[in-house]
Amino acid sequence: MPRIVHLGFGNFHRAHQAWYTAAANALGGPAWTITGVSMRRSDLRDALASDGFAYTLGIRGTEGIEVQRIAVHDSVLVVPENPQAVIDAIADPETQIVSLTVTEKGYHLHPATGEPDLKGAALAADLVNPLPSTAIGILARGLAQRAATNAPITVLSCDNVSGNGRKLRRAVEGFAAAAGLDIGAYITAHVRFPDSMVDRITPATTDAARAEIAALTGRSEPQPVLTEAFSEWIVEDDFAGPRPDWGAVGVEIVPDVAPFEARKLRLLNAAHSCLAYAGQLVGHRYVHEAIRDPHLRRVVEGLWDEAVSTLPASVAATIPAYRAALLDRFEVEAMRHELAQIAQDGSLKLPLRLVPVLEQRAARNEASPNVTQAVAAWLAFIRREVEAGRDLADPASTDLTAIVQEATDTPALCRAGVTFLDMKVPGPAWLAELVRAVDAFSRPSVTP
Ligand code: CS2
Repeated sequence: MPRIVHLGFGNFHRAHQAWYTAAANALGGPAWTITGVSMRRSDLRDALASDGFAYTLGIRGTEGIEVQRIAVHDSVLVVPENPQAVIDAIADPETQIVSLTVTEKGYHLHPATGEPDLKGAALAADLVNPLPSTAIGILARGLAQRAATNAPITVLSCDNVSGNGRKLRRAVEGFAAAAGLDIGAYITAHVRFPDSMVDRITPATTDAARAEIAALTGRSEPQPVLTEAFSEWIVEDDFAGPRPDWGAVGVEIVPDVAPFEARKLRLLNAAHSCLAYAGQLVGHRYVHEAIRDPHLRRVVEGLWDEAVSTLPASVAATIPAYRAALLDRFEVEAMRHELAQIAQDGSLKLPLRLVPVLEQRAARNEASPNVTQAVAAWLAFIRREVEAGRDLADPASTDLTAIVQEATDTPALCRAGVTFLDMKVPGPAWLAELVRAVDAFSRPSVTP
């Protein structure tokens, strides 16, 4: 049976790649299975094991929730329990595709250069450990074991990272070279790393979602998933071997994903990050509340105007409908999408979602007041969290906490933030604008 090994067995994967694969299987033809891999925790595996890893997917449309049973996983491996089992699964000749949803931080890339951070603690540890804990280490060692057979394989990144396939390839190759794994020739000849753009808003499962889905299925389940009706998956046509018939179930297989990636990161994800920080600062908890706040909505619309001016001409005609659909998607109250969930890992998200727009426009001498507001909201948010003694949910929390603690005033905070993000933006006037926006966001209950 053809097999996919998926690193990052979580809600998004269960609502997206697993849903498409189950739909493709339902058309007949070879039935693909997915071996899920949890990178850290065993709880999801434990909760699903007695049901053979099947679960209910609730799809929230305008008419309510439609439930579907997804039964496509053959097993779930947990990396810390048995990393070698994951390496063996990648090397298994039945495996044709390794896909990933490990979030931005799972790539261990330097935010500004996009190169793998081999000196960082996680990759440095995996370089000397034949039983790795990171996705990069596991992929490199899995491919090294597979190289003995020369069997082709596709490594398919499904994370919100621009150029995700190319960056992942560089990370795996860089890691392998530093670890002394001789797989360069095998990768060149037999491994493909297509880019892909994924989109489906999928919040963490809440008790309310659990109860709503149980009322529809008549059985209570520990780990159903609730997602939105909208779904998109655009994949570069660059596979080393077979794939499920994804093209027949709505996946777009295209020569170049970059324009779609930029559109999604700079419109959907940028707005999400803006709402996450600015929204929480003024007391909102959910996306639907923040987007209905007239002031924040104006900032988001302005941010979109600025972002659109940096997008490739090939997607220009799609923008009005895309923006309108985003507003509708954000407004769905029943999704109860928590701003705090989106606010995590900002140090890695801003450089992909906001900074490129600022930099491209700055290079053309164009101001970006709304994107500036979004960056300011992030700075004001991290300052508020640190001053309240709360931990930042960010892999750079130590550095960010130090930045906040060492900054004697807002200008110092802004200078340190700009240096941290390595932003190439024009000088003093822009910095003064950023300072004003951070100060405005920092006044309780006042929106700038
Ligand atoms: C969100 C994304 O948490 C976040 O950072 O912006 O998870 C977003 O919901 C998805 O990319 C939608 O496809």
